[in-house]
Parts: sequence; structure tokens; C-alpha cells
Amino acid sequence: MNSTTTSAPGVVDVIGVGAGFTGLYLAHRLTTAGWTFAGFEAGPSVGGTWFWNTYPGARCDVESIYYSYSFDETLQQEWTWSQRFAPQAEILRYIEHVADRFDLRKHFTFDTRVVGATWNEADRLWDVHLDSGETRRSRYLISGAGGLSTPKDFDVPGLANFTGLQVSTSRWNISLDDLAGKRVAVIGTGSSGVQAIPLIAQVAEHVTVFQRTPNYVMPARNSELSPEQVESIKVDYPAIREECRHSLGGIPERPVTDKAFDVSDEERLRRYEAAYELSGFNGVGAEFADLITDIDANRTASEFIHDKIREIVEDPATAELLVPKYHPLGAKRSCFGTDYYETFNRPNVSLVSLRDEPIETMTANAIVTSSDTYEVDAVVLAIGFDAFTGPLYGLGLTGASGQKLQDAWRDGVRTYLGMMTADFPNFFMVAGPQSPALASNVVMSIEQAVDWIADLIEHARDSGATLIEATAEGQNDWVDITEETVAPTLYATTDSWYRGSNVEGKPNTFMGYVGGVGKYRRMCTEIAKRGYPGVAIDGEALSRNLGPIHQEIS
Ligand code: N01
Repeated sequence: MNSTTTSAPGVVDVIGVGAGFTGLYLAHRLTTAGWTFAGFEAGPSVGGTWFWNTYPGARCDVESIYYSYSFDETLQQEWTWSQRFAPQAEILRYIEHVADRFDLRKHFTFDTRVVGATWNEADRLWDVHLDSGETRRSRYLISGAGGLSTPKDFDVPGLANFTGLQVSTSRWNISLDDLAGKRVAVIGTGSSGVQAIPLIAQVAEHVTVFQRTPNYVMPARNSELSPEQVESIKVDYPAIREECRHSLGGIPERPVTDKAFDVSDEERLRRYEAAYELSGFNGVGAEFADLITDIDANRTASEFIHDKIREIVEDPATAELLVPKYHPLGAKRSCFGTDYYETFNRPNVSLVSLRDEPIETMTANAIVTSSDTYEVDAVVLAIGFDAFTGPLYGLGLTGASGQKLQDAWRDGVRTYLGMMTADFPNFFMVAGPQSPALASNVVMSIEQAVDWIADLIEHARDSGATLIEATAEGQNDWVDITEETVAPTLYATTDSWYRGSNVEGKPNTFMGYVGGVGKYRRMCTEIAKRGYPGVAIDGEALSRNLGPIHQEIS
């Protein structure tokens, strides 16, 4: 069937938010299926995350051969990645190539932000308000606003006093040369800070790193891809992608079934050394099956990394501050860096532990902690994001009962499969909270979610239905499943942006499904096969609990 469902003048079938990896695939998938689609992107061009995060050293830490679209065999054969972990500029070039190759830019209005969206029950349409002052209407509203696109506020007393250069990694708008010869403060040591610090140190007169929580940083071991490596991947691309689709994290994984204490101390150490050479998400944290569920097992891996830090960092006091002793390896997002710890051996780099001396204020040219004053010319903020809910609340959604999304989720996020939420009919989230996006190769998760949502709205269209909504029961089931899945893991016990604990006042709920992208995909497929239990289509819902389906699926 190739006709659209929404024929009223000025109304489109689908409004999509964002022109990053999600928005582009949404536009392609839906327009190919005959839907009318209007996309709105706050930035001036395509790229999303990869448009904004242009800080020095920005690159992906999922290998590019996997962190790319799989929906078109010709696309994946004709594009050649230059490196194992492509830098930001190359990823952006790839996204631009996809936009041009499939002629997708024409579906988007750029420099236009969605600032509100109100469900109109009578018409069964979304009224979508834009920062241009216009309102557009659509049957369906789909967010591709991303999980890590709303920068976190930096609420430090005296920030406004600082008159030097101030830049954030997530909205980088200077060149590295602008920091040359300057005294630079970098605040934050998550993935962004870890990538930026070594490069800033190469040009700055001095870098002072303000660290609140030390992280596990494993060597990225990035390298050029040889023509032979590229060829060997391309020959097998469809099979590799299929393996990724049924994996835990959306990349090919080493099959690991034994536990840390199944082997001798010597054997364990030998295996950690080998895994440390591999790096990436198949590295040390994936060496034994129980590292993310058993704190004692985890300690063996954590301490292995602690020792590596002590070996690399020459000054013992600095090394001790860099040792991540406040959380288990992997329970908070691990970082992969190039020369990160080595950078602290440079004479122009020093470390301040904010746990020992918190920032009290800022002056025109200094950061003042409880014990010292650090004069700087520039401050680089690498303090992270208001993950998942930040971008969604930014859409200003008002649901069927007149409630705002932030009020519906006042006590914590509640979704159906991380894609829908009750009381917000015909609204979908791609790579949303309680989906596997948080802990996966997100491009693979995006493709799966877009395909599933497209199939669902096509299913409704085929039966003439115009209203799709998660039921309260279906949503409760999914919340229970995500909580039961995370409960036995160390993620459940660790404060991080995974749980919203990096943002003051945010309810502390785990925002991902950690049962694996393969299991999640099979669950979603099974739900579709069984007629979408937990979803009301034109008010009709199957009464079938999701729990038993989740248990049946291997
Ligand atoms: O942000 P983060 P990020 N005062 O939240 C500190 C993806 N990503 O942008 O841990 C002082 O991880 C904060 O300290 P603490 C990836 O998924 C991927 O680095 O809250 N410090 C922490 O050290 C990643 O996980 C890639 O105690 C403050 C840091 O700032 C996610 O994005 C690259 C502070 C924030 O770390 C986010 O990474 C980049 C304050 N007020 C990002 N507030 C790759 O693919 C926060 N901090 C490689």
C-alpha cells in the first residue's frame, strides 16, 4: 500500500525531530514507504551529535565499520572508513554523504527548533510549534533528538565573573589554535574531556585538569585501516551486520562464558593483558562473563586497570588521584583515550581533584577552589549532558490529558520499549530512554527502532487506524522488565548519567535496557508478530503481559 493517511491541507503524516543519524534514516525509510514527512533540525545542517561535538580529539569509540548505517548494501560497499575509530570530521562527512546520496536534505527545515508540541485529541494530530513562530500539524511525531544532545548546565558561583575564553566541548566554536600559548582549565573527565585533554596539552602553555570523578580510560588503539582490512570487512559486511543485530551491544563480540574466578590468578592476569591490547568494548571489561554482575570479579579487572595507571603516570600522587576508585569498571561509561594518562607526565599539565578541593567561585581570570586559586586564560567545559530526558523535555510535549512529559515522568522515566509513552498518542522516540541505545552501538539501535516504528504505523494504516498509544499496562510491564534486567548488574549501584544522577534534582532511574540489542530486537519482533500487546490501536489493545514474552525469548 503506497498512499498516505493524512490528506488534510497543511498536514503531514510524520514530523521528525532532528537530522542526525535518526532523522536521516527516518526520512529515508518513511518517504520510501509513501508517508509524507517534514523534518526540523535546530542546527544549520545534518549531523546531529557529529555536527555539534567538534572539540579536538572527538571521535567515536565504536569502530566505524559498525558505527554506520547497514540499511543499504551499496552504501556500505561504496563508503570506505580511513581509521578504526573515525574522527568527528569523517563521521560528519559520512552523514553528509548519506544525506546527499539519498537526497534527504529536501525533507528538512534547518535552523528551526521544535519548541512545543500539543496533542489534538479531536483531530488526532500533533500541533508542532517551531521557534520560527509557525505551527505545523502531523499525524505522528517522532523524536530523533538524540540522548546526548542537551548540554548540562554549569552552575558554578561566579561563572559570570570569568572574562576569559569559555567553551564547551558539546558546542565547540573555536579552533585548537585559539588555545595556543594559553593557560587552560579543563573541567570534566568523561569521554569528551578524555579525548580533548591530550590535544589541548600539546598547544596550551599549561593545562589544569579539574577532575571530580576519575574514570577508567583504556587505550583506544586507533589505527589506519589498510585496504586489505577494508576489503575483508566489505566481503563479509552483510554477515557482520547480522551478527551485530543479534549481539549484546551491536558490535561483534568475543564469546565469553567463563567467570573471573574460574581461572587461576596468573591466567586471569594473562587474559587481562591480552584484552588490554585489544581495547574497545571487547577489551578488559568484557573478558569474563561476570564482570558487570559480581563486584569481586569486577574488582580483579578494576585493579588491573588501576595498576596500569600507576605504571604509566610518573608522579605517584597524581597517579593515585587518577585511579578510579569510586565505581567498578564498566558500571559507568568507560572511556577510550589516546595518551590520556601519559599526558599527565607532561610538565605543562597538572591535576586538581575537586573531591578534595571543590570549586567555590570564579573570578575574572581564575578558578577558586577551597584550597587554591588557579589563574587561567580559558575554561573548557566537558561536563556532559542532561541525557535522554533533556532533549525530550525540550520538545515541550503536552499529551492527551493536558499533562507535560516532564510531569508525567516526575518520579522517573516510564516508557513502552523505550519508544512510546502512555498518554502521548502517536508520539515515538528513537534511541529513547529504556531502549538499548544507552549501552549499544547506537546506529544499529536507531535502525532497528525506526524500522519497528515504521512497521507499526504501516500496520495501523493498513487497518485504517489513526491512533496508536502505549497502554498503561504495557508501559508498566516494560518498566518492570528494564528494572529487573538492570537489578542484578553493577550499573544499578553506580551513580552516572545512565541513572540521571549527573543532573541535580533528576529522578534516579536507570535509563536503558541492558538485556542486549539482540534480545531486544527479538522481543520487538515478537511483539509485532503477536499483534502489538501493550499498544492500543484505535483504542483496541490485546491484554497480554510482556513479562512472559521477555522470558520466552533467549
Ligand atoms: O560527559 P560525562 P561526556 N563540576 O557526563 C564532570 C558519549 N560520548 O561529554 O563524574 C565539575 O561522561 C563529571 O564528573 P562526575 C559517551 O556515551 C562518546 O564526557 O559527575 N565537574 C565528569 O567527569 C559519554 O559517556 C564519545 O563526578 C563536573 C564530566 O564532567 C557521554 O557522551 C565522546 C561537573 C562529564 O562526563 C557523555 O560524555 C564523547 C561540575 N559541576 C562523549 N559536572 C565517544 O564516542 C560534571 N562534571 C568517544
